[in-house]
Amino acid sequence: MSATLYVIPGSHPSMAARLMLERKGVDYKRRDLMPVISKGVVRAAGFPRNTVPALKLDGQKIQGSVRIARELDRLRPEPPLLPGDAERRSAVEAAEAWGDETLQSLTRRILWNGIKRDHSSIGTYGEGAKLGIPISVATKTAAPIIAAAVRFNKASDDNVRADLAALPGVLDRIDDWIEEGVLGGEDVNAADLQIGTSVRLLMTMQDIRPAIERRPAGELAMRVVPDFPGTIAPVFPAAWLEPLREAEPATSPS
Ligand SMILES: N[C@@H](CCC(=O)N[C@@H](CS)C(=O)NCC(=O)O)C(=O)O
Repeated sequence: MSATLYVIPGSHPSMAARLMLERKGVDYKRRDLMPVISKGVVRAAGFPRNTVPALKLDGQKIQGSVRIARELDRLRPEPPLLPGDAERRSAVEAAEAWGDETLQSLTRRILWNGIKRDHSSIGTYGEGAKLGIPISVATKTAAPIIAAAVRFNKASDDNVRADLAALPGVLDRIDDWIEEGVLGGEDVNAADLQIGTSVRLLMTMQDIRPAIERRPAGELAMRVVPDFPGTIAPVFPAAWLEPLREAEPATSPS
């Protein structure tokens, strides 16, 4: 199989696609792209839409983390990314769809609002990436990219304050799926990869990590992606974080 995966460093669905290829044992070339600029590169490479992850596999163009998961399962069934049992499979697909449509966007909004507050953080997500220019140069010239990404992703202050308030409920939902065995089983499934990569990216933000790391969702994320490059120092107003602090699990059992 000849495979080239187009990614943005720090992109959670890109990380999910990388992990899918690794899990399937498919060797691939990785093309690291700068955010925003990626849109033109991906279109120029012949993909119908402008997002990453985008995969060229033996000449076939597959775009989107869910489609990549399905196509890899079709072409290389072992190890499967979906359970064989129909009922379990549809539960995993529902969790995966929520991860793709809801959790990914919430994560992107919080991330870009955090990067807007500390431009220097953008370079930390490029650790280990080959962008064609030194990370230090990319970081110094990133202001227009950050402004565009905040706009494209609707990462306004109002939206992100609401996202942070909604986060405890989002994490409860993931914890429930883990309890029910939809997520976090012995064999990593497509929804574990879809959701675990978003949660892990949220954990790179120092304001947010304490609200996640001692939850089952945090343990799942660390298991799925032990190392996710990047960090954002505390940047959000304390009032925005109150709902998270109130929902943090106690340090020791009472
Ligand atoms: N739900 C899609 C969304 C992909 C998506 O929106 N990717 C973002 C990166 S996380 C992107 O390509 N953004 C373009 C940009 O940042 O310029 C998937 O899972 O593939």
